[in-house]
Amino acid sequence: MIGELRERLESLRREVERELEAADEPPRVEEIRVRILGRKGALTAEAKAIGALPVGERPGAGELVNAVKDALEAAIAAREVALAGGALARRLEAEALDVTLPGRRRGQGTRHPLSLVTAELLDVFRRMGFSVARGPEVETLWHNFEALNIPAGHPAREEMDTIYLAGRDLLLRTHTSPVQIRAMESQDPPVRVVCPGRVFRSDTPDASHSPYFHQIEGLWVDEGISLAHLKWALVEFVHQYFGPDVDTRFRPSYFPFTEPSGELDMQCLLCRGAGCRTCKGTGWLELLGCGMVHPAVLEAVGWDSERFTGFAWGMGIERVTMLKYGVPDIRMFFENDVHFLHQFEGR
Ligand code: 2U9
Repeated sequence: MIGELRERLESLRREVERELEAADEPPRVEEIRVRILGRKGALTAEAKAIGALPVGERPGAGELVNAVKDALEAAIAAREVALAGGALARRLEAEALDVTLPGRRRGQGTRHPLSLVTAELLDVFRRMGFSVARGPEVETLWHNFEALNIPAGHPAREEMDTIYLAGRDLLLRTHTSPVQIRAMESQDPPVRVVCPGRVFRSDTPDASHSPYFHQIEGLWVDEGISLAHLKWALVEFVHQYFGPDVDTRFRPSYFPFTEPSGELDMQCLLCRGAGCRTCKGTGWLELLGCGMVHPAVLEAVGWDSERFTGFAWGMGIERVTMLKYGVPDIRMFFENDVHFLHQFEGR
């Protein structure tokens, strides 16, 4: 009897070992374990059968069954470890990361030319004692037109047609002048501010027009401010920003919010006044508009126009950038072509 049992157990062990060898995935090993060592497993059945043997044979039979059970448990565990190791090795290989590879360089951006020039312009005026103010792009009719001596029906409203919101009481600002109105409303004189920002007009785009562009405007109001202060500040600005030898000239002009009004030309940077295509043969480039603040504007914010006087000016930031860097078309600022944008800073 014992001899038969030994043979059965040995052949079972060999067969299970062969099956384990062939099992190439953990679920296959588990299936073998259940089939042999589980509650209804083949080896479990052998163990249960020991009880039916003659008393004298039971210890020997028990030893044999236990020895095979130990051997198979060890073989199953070893196979499980081997398969897990293989799976881990495969995963490690698939997910391998070569940390010695050089990183991918992410190109650093540059400031937009309009941001760059705005910062340069603000620097010049800050050195002259101006502070910087910004305001909303959606404005009231009062701040954009009425306080600036542009009543309903004034032809300047048509020139600065824009998008009106909420029953025509709000609009996209057509200039940054309302920011100066807000500055005056929020403080007592004197005021010395520059106001950069985006403005909107119903212009059809071409090489020199865009329905959105940027302005920088300035205002200095105090007792005793005269045309001489205006002339000094603006000529000084041209010399600081474009060069100390650049010639300037003032021409009379008209704006509703200044009286008298003027325009400042500077010598053409390309031909130095000789006349070329850029200056249309005149030797001069139009740079900005300016004037003494109209008394009606001072009165609109409740300031005594007999006591206080001031000057103001305005210029297009795109225009200044085009003159300074030789940009031929205003639309280039808004096309987001990095080959264009990257030429201005840090390269
Ligand atoms: C207040 C009083 C006066 C601002 C001024 C101009 C002249 C001017 C244009 C230049 C080119 C606009 O971008 S542009 O089209 N601006 O010519 N702007 S005086 O005058 C003010 C502003 C605010 C309270």
